[in-house]
Amino acid sequence: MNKPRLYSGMQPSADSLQIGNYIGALMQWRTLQDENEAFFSVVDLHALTQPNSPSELRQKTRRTAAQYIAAGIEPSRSTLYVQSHVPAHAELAWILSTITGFGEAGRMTQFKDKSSRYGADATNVGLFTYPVLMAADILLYQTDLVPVGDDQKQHIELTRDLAERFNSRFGETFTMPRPVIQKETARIYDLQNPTSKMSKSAESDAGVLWLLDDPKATAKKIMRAVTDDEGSVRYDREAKPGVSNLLVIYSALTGREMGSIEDEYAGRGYGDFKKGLAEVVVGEFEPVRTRALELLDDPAELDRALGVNAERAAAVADRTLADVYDKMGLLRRV
Ligand code: AQP
Repeated sequence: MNKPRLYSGMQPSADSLQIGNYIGALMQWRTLQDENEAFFSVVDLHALTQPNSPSELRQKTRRTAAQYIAAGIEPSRSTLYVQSHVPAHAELAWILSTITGFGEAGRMTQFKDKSSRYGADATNVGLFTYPVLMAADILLYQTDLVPVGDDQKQHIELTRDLAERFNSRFGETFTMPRPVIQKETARIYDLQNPTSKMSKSAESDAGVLWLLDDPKATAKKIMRAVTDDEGSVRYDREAKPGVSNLLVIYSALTGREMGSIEDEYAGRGYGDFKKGLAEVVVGEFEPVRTRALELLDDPAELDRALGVNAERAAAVADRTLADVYDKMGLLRRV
């Protein structure tokens, strides 16, 4: 029996991934690659919607791919590739843009948020059509499942609408993808501002735990994380967002129930709890960091592995694109 197809990706928007990317995406991907035929992409075309220096973008792309592998995504088992290596992504995005309503794209809340944050001068058309490119990413692979955070729900809805519209206008072509939405507790917040999502592009570095950071820097940031005056290690997202966030990280990395961690630290204060958490985080990150840096020491070998995987991805993507061109009446090249 064929395994379900799964697609996901991350933007190479920083030199290192942060712990939210690790817990919210990479840990899940690692598990999901066992039961699914998985495609994991470094979505560099998406990253172009933000200003980048060319040499930095190249570096960030390699570094992101190295972190996928170091975190346990195996390029011999999952198809791990760079989006721009497979031209069909940009081609299908154009096709899908011709069946997307202007108003429909304008309703995407991520576009509204980002464009109001960046201001009119820094808002480009690519940012507006970002969800159409994302739909192309997913539909090219006849994807069954898309693991995403709940902030991406609206983009998956658009992808499904476009698939349905295309299928009903031109005949059955695309598989209807389903989102696999993470539980709310899988969301990690900024250590200094525990009501905002931790993000690669956070304004301040102090609240972000980077996968490739020096262990001492990681421990220091945890020791300085914002908590509250109560002094008791207890999960309460509303009243104690800082401590709750630390508990979520602890529980996600150890697989332990929140209650058992609360019991262990009952009456011991935040200092002990943070020290314990720092050990957990550093212990988890250290092998990933070491492996990622080893991989980055041999960029030629990393590029070779990405090239092999891109060919595997292109073989699937090109089949879908050829079918789409045919169904729409584009004349075949002989
Ligand atoms: N704080 C988070 N908690 C849980 N999951 C998270 N993800 C991101 N931040 C958290 C998950 O990681 C993947 C990254 O996707 P992306 O790189 O395309 O963009 P993003 O979601 O916008 O991630 P960042 O780190 O916030 O990047 P920037 O700052 O560049 O926008 C997704 O699966 C996401 O759910």
